[in-house]
Amino acid sequence: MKFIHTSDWHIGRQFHNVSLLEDQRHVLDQLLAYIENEAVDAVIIAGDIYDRSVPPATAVELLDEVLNKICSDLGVPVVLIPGNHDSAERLRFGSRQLRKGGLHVIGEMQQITEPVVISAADCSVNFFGIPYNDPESVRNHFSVDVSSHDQAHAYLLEKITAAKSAEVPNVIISHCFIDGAEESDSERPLSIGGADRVSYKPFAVFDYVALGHLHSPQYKGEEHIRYCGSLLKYSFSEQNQKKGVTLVEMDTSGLKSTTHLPLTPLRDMRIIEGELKAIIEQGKVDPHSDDYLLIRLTDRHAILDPMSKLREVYPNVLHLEKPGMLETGEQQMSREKLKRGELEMFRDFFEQISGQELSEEQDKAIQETLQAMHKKQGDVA
Ligand SMILES: [Mn+2]
Repeated sequence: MKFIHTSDWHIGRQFHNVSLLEDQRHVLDQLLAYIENEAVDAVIIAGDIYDRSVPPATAVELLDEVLNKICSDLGVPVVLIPGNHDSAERLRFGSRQLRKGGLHVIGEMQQITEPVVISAADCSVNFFGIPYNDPESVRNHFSVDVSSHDQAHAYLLEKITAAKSAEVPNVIISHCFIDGAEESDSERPLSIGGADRVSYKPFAVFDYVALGHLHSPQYKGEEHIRYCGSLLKYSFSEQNQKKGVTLVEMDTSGLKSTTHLPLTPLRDMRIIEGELKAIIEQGKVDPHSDDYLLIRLTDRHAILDPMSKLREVYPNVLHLEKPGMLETGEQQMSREKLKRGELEMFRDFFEQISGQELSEEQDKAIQETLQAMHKKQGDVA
């Protein structure tokens, strides 16, 4: 039995006001190729299918298209759970009918102890899923006294552990934050101040744990308790993460192997640091000039509209930081320094507009103008 574990698709996400739909389609096509070439028996999606509880129509269309290709064209069943970004009520629409077509949406609490059984030639596997929940929803649904994420989680796991089969391997799908695991900037906290962390221990008795929520691929506690990571980088903090999906192999005795299958983005997400001139030169020959970029300018002088200059070579610069300018700004706090700063800024401005330096005469005229302005301001004050 082989299956692919994926999570955190965040379909419909906007990044710095840019739609990532084409980027998502690009990697989802690679996922479809993996499903076909590896001849997997199932696909597991561990939550955060959409980026928002009410996703844009284009996102719904893309998901519909991808699920139809997996379930109908390739004939591979899908088991999915809602994450904290999804609306469980909306995601589970039609789920009792969809089941017949091989699409299993575990979107209701009462389903947690009813596994989806998927049979391959060599073995069958039980897939249990926990729709994303918080302590309040567990408290209300089961009339049980739990106050923290960890208590709610332990309570649910106790129920599911009791429903586990001794005959076939048991997989559990969950969207949660395991204590001590590595986080990224693009995950929305489940609760403030670290109260969202749960222990890995109740998971240990399962043969494989397919997790979602954290965007960096990793395992926590034990090697079979794994986050496959998000489909794409969704923040610049993830620039060095290797995104992909996890191929899991099981037999009647349990877990055999896990393999990271890499996904190559249409446009990568990177941070470039340096002086404007050097970055522009580099951009002219950069084969990946379409990447989504955060640029950190180290220049210490004023630059006129650096964003449009950079976008001539790097069209997808999404964010600009100027740590060099910040220091200069602090140095210029005093009024005297501020006056000199204006002159220097004008010199930079003139040079960038005209392509040449101010002549001595022009420089003098500007100095006089600035002095006159300050004098006037002083008079008023
Ligand atoms: Mn997520």
